Amino acid sequence: MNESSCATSCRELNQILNEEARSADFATFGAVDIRLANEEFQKHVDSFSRWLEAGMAGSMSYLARGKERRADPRRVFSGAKSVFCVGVPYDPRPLGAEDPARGPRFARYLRGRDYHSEVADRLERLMTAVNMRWVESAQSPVRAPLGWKVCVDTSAVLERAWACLAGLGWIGKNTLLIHPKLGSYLFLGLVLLDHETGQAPQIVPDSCGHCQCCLQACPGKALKRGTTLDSRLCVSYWTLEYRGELVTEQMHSFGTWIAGCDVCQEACPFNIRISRAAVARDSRDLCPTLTWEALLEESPDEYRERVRDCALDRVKPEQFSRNLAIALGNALALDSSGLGGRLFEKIRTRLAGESAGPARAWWEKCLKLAHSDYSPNRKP
Ligand code: B12
Ligand code: SF4
Ligand code: SF4
Repeated sequence: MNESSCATSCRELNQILNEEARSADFATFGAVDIRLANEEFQKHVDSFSRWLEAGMAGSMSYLARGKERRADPRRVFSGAKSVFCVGVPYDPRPLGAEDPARGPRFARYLRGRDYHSEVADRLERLMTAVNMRWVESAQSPVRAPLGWKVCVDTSAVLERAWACLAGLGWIGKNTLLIHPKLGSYLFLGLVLLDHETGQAPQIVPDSCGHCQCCLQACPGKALKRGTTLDSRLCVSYWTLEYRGELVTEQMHSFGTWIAGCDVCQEACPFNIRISRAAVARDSRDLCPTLTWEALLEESPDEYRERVRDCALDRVKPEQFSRNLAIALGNALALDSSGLGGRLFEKIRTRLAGESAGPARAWWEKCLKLAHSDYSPNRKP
């Protein structure tokens, strides 16, 4: 193929991608060629390497294991020439208690069906439609079908870096990709494609300016200057990724978050503006908000059943029990409304059924805290 017919086919592919993504209702999307992004992407790779060397990945050793692949998407999908990125907004309403000091809280992204499969399925459908048009619209009699690989969080790809280079937004001081109009309550999804699109990196200007709201609000002080997050101080990391026993005093920073944490997004002015209208996805609650009482009574099997098909499914029952005990302990320590008295019997029953494991010490602590509030004659 000569240079001009190559440019024409790149333009054509880019147009098909855009038209199909629009008709498939993706809220934001964009493409970038790996070759043209090389120099800019290298800055992201360097930043990622420095982050790993500083130990900020904590126990997430899979990040270091996949370092080479993250530095070059062609190692994830050989023949990859471009990256098509989408942002899928999720429901920005809080998931959990209205009063964050008292009730259990969950990160918003956990609402509804597991986004990994939901976004990946949508991207596969999109690419099937794109490919059909691509093959059918060929001027010459035969055109090879496109090859692609869909990545949603589970492949060794630097998703934020590519979404940023494809022009979806900038990386905020909370380290999240922020779209100027849609904010950061977005899932990212990528398609590695074996054909160029002719798109050079499009840089969306960093609009954080002098704002420091996320840094100030972060309960674990995990956000550092220079768009850096130290996972070892992040509530989201401890509650979702870390499986062992939690022993440090830092657990007070959990507040009442049981899984994930949205504080650095709640603080962001770019999220305050987003409306419910921005939410296109099905936000049925497969993982409904529960009260302390209901969570205390839930058995491991009931938990497994409740979170089936949800992203929370990755948090195993022992880990959930540990997180629940820490969050409840934090709520009891601050409470002055008799919460401990109301929950004492339920905590005692829970502790009795708890085998030696990461949660037991925390349940003992909850019982002690609740005890001071407990009166055996009170009615539940
Ligand atoms: C590991 C991981 C985590 C870890 C570490 C987070 C972190 N900041 O690195 C933990 C468990 C803490 C985490 C938490 C959350 N995560 Co997470 N996580 C990931 C995962 C799997 C890898 C991220 C990674 O590689 N981190 C290492 C760091 C160094 O890389 P990076 O953040 O991508 O940063 C790159 C660039 O931003 C660049 N960079 C940063 N600053 C600058 C500045 C300049 C000038 C340049 C050139 C480059 C640059 O350097 C890095 C290398 O490219 C991605 C999915 C994926 N495969 O990418 C999801 C992902 C980042 N997570 C996501 C979400 C939703 C969350 C939570 C909001 C969940 C929650 N509510 O609890 C929190 C948010 C915490 C936060 N403030 O980041 C979304 C983010 C969507 C978005 N809008 O950005 C992703 C993309 C998953 C997805 N497909 O939607 N996560
Ligand atoms: S997720 Fe929570 S703990 Fe982690 S950086 Fe954001 S505000 Fe801090
Ligand atoms: S809170 Fe402020 S500094 Fe943090 S990401 Fe949002 S705009 Fe940027």
